[in-house]
Amino acid sequence: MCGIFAYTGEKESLPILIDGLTCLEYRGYDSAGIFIPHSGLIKSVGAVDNLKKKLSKAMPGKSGIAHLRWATHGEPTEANAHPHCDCNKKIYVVHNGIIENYKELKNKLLLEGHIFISETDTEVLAHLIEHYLSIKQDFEKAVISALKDVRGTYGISVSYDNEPEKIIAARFGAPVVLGLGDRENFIASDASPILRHTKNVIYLRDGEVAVITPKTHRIYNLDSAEVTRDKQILDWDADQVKKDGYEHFMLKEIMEGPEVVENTIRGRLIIEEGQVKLGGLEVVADRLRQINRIIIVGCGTAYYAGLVGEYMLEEYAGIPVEVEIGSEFRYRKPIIDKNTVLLAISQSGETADTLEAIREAKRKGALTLGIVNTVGSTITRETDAGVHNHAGPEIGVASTKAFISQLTALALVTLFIGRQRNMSLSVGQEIAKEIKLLPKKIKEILKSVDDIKAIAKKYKNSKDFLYVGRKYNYPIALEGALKLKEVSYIHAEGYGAGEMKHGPLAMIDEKFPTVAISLKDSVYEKMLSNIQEIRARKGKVIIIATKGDKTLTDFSEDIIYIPKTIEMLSPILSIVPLQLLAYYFALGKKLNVDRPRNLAKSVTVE
Ligand code: UD2
Ligand code: GLU
Ligand code: MG
Repeated sequence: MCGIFAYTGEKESLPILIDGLTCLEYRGYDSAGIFIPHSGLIKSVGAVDNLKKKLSKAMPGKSGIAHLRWATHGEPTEANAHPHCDCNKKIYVVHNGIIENYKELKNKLLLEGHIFISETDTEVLAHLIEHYLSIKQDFEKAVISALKDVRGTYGISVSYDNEPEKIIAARFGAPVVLGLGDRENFIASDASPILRHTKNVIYLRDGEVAVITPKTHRIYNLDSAEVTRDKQILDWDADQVKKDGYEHFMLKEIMEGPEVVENTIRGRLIIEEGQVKLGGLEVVADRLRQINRIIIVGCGTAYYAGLVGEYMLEEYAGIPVEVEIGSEFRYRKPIIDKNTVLLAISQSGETADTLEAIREAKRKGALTLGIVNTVGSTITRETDAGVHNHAGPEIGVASTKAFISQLTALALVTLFIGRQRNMSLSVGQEIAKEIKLLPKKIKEILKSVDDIKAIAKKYKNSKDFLYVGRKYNYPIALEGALKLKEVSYIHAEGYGAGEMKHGPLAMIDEKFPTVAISLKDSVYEKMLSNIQEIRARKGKVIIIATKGDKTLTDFSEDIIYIPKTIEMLSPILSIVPLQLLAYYFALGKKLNVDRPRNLAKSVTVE
């Protein structure tokens, strides 16, 4: 993620730009920067506060562009902070995304004599625009020509010292919103910083370029043809801004799934090498080669993520793994030595029981690692190293997007450790390739919202549910049941499907439905037998199935299909419909989905 904000109007731009960045702060904290035509540039490493502290001189001007960086290319230094400029210091660019062919473009520009001062991919855009201006194209044409040369993803804003009133924005794969005010216009990565100024917005689409001045806005496609787009009026209050128009954070956060996976893997996957770049683990890479055991600790949803991690790491990294809940681990006498890794999973990074487990493991000499979403949290600080999820803030008490990003991070860690050991290049490449495809596949699942809603309605009077799955989807049965309990207060139990006949089958009758995760994987046939056993007791079954699987239509009319991926990654897809199902059950009961009774977001007490 990263944050872009731009302004052109009749007011002094500096306070407006600072305020905009503050609103977007959650999107990036590597560096912040602002450019105001004729006044110049200011940049600082770290979050917006550092930039504010650095402001000493006045920066007058009525337009400007601002950026918060989440570095992909080049360290989080001041030189790499945006905005980036051309050789003549006339063109300034802020960018969210990755220019994939930047090396090739940079080499060409270097041969032409351009001088680069950063290691970023973004800087090529400034010099490319400079190049097209030098061959007599006007500002707008030069930006469009530059964009036609690049491959990759971008949300950009460009400011030109010679045309201070004008700002050009463009989008391909990274969000850009225009805000249309009264003699002032805005550009931002999301609507939150715009809404305090105007409720009239236009969401740019991929391949669109917008040109704004204080009183005008025009939109073009990359063929320079003008596009007519109606503005949207957002009637949101401050809280809804953060909900992006969704009724609840939980739904918003489920819907963010594709973006969340994108952000967790951003800049980390090296597909051709079947590898991952995990900056956080590099420092302990040598120690990781020595370890012979991993203990994963987490609470609630994070614990279930750990169970999936166990299967991933044992299958692909060949290391024995145990998973334990924090509150148990800390009070028994765990056997730990210096060849043990304790891997703590926590969204907030503040979970008390997990934290105590880390402290205990450290006392015994173990290497401690974290998978944590909140940068700067206690667990981040106290672990020796780790991986941040970079999923953005999670507000809904019942964890959804954080779970998906925890699973994604675990897949990355599995690649990292696996490739240090016996995992072959081709297996590494296959996993990396499949990870990359996940966002698109989640997007596809999210389209079946209406089917899921209908199922929730159909079963709304059921008082109990059983969730079953096997292997990688056994923990997903547990997590699916937990979601339902948390938000809808309906009794649900998760089981490994093979356990049915050892007890739970006794509960099944026509009033006790089962949710079965039955994908086309190595345990498919076994799952089919388990479903038959349930049906033989008149139990109704809601099935999560692989797209294209026709067999299951004989077993149930309530089937939710998800796309195929490799078995180890299937939980990242199969959990999505279960999260939605829980949400719609709770909605049907008119419950406060985001704030379930008796629960709190981060549990900092024992
Ligand atoms: C870092 C930057 C990221 C971006 C990226 C570019 C931060 C926080 N992250 O991400 O913004 O610039 O580089 O390549 O600035 N850590 C722990 N325990 C945990 C989680 C993390 O000790 O539970 C440590 C980790 O070992 C590392 C640091 O925190 O030293 C940052 O972790 P990360 O996952 O954000 O690291 P990386 O390189 O992906
Ligand atoms: N790829 C650019 C960089 O590394 C932009 C990253 C961002 O989206 O903040 O600077
Ligand atoms: Mg240049």
